[in-house]
Amino acid sequence: MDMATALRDLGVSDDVLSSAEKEQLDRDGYLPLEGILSAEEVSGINKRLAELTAVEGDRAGLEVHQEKGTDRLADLVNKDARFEVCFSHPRVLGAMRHVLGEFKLSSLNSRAALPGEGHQGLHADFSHPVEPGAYEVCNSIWLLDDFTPENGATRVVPGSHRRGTMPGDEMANPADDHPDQILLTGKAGTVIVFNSHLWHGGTLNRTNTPRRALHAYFALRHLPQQLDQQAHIRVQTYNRLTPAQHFILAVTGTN
Ligand SMILES: O=C(O)CCC(=O)C(=O)O
Repeated sequence: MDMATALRDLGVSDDVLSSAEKEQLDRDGYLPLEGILSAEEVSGINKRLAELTAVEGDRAGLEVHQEKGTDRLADLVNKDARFEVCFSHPRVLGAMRHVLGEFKLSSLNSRAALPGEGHQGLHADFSHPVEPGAYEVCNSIWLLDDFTPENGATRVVPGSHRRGTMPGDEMANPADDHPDQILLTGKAGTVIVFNSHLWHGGTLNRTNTPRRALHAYFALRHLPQQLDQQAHIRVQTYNRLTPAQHFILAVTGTN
């Protein structure tokens, strides 16, 4: 198996993204893809996340990261077949190929910003700036609620992936508003692909209900994964997935 074969087997043809979509991703560093999940898929995923959050309790998210004021879960690859779409959808994988070329899943997690919580400093998901075009990591946020100006929609500074600086280089406090920031609002079922070198962050949820999302995070194939998929893959997950999906996860068997 190689990258081209895996992507072909998963239906990633050359036209999964239009030229305008590719240009937006290059220029602004993010691209909303509407209607990727149906309402039924969104509600099935939300139901499963609620079950996992209840079962895992204080340990929820520990495989990768816990964050005060949020419900996080990690290693979703192994926690339900409903999450497979996050590392298999042709449009999302086409966007990853456009940004990264040869890539693999780094981690698949969920994050719900709880009422009155969720604000983050602007950050990039990488330790240092890279030359425009030499991108190493790319994320996708899967909206499981409508993202609104009130409920903690993600903020981004368009074009900042090409800036050659990190937020802390330019801002006294990256938790502050940035004059050029915008909010990524949209309908549940939308996926917003964003270059992880783009300055971004969660915002405060001012509503009474959690703002839920999945993060499917991808990286160049030579980089360590945020969650070592080979170390975590369960036999039943491995057996359910296709060789192309194994390639995207960079798993070669069970342990
Ligand atoms: O969930 C969000 O709105 C963004 C989260 C994020 O950027 C992070 O956790 O690093």
